[in-house]
Amino acid sequence: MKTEVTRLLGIEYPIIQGGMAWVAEYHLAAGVSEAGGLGLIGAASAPADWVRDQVREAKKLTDKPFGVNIMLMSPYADEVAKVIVEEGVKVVTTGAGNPEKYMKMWKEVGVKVIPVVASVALAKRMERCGADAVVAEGCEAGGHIGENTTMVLVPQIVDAVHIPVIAAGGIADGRGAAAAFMLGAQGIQMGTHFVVTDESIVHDNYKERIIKAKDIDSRVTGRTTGHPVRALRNEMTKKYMELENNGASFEELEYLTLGGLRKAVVDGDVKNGSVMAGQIAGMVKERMSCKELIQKLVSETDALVKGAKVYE
Ligand code: TUI
Repeated sequence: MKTEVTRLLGIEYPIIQGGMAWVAEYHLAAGVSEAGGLGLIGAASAPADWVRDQVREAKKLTDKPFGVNIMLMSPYADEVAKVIVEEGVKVVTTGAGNPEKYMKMWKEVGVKVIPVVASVALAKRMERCGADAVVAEGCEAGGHIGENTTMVLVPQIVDAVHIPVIAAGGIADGRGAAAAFMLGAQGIQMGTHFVVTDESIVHDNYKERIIKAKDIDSRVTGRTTGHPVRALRNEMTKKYMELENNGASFEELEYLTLGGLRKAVVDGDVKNGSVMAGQIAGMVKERMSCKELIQKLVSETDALVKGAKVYE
């Protein structure tokens, strides 16, 4: 499974872990990198010093490459962008915005920059300003999403740019990975399945909610506010959508979700908190270590690409 992405990042398998807010901390990132993929620390809305500590802790657990994901709507994004350089982080991915203003600073010190994009236009713009690759994230993904599905987005971005494309959104096994490669991707990014791995520190209620999820359990809140977010349905999504349908104000809606992800991930309140997960949660039924998950993915994908029958 050597691709342009494994060569670019110096990793064994072209499998990247999503930079999920509250979930993607150093235990998970190091677990994924040790298993041969690329682990990420999700900076989300955390202060720069938290990110710095996380990077230092990850380095104690692994000598392999890992990265940091910067959520560009964070009030701390400017400071976190500098931490990347100061701490010698090898790879940065970005989400929920355009990272152009940091590009020069990162490229000067040789950081590999991989923006997560949800449109062809942003992918082309990122290539022009020096991105090393892009993650094309379809709206099957959990959390903050764009408009297009992975099936539609990936081949259009592959056609539009010359840099490697990593597919994300709706992938949790070898079938999904093989399909992404058929669409022209050189790598995949997965979030939801990594949430339920042994190395993931999220509350057990959160893991159980994903394991028990059915295909139709996913909801998107915030379409009216311009911040669509995918999560598993519960009291929070129900209340949110009722308010949204009744024309509630941005402030009222924000109040409902504020701190919602922390409530679910840390406190285990999966009724009133925000249980962000991708649509593929319905297919995630087994808990395992990062190593077992990556090995399973690699062997399934390998067999499928060679034409073997893997799934009954
Ligand atoms: O960023 C993500 N997923 C996220 S961020 C997040 S934290 C959050 N929580 C609540 C509300 C908002 C954020 C949870 N999940 N994925 C990458 C991604 N980026 N998906 C979509 C985009 C995106 C969307 C619009 C990137 C750029 C963009 O426009 C930028 C521009 O200026 O054109």
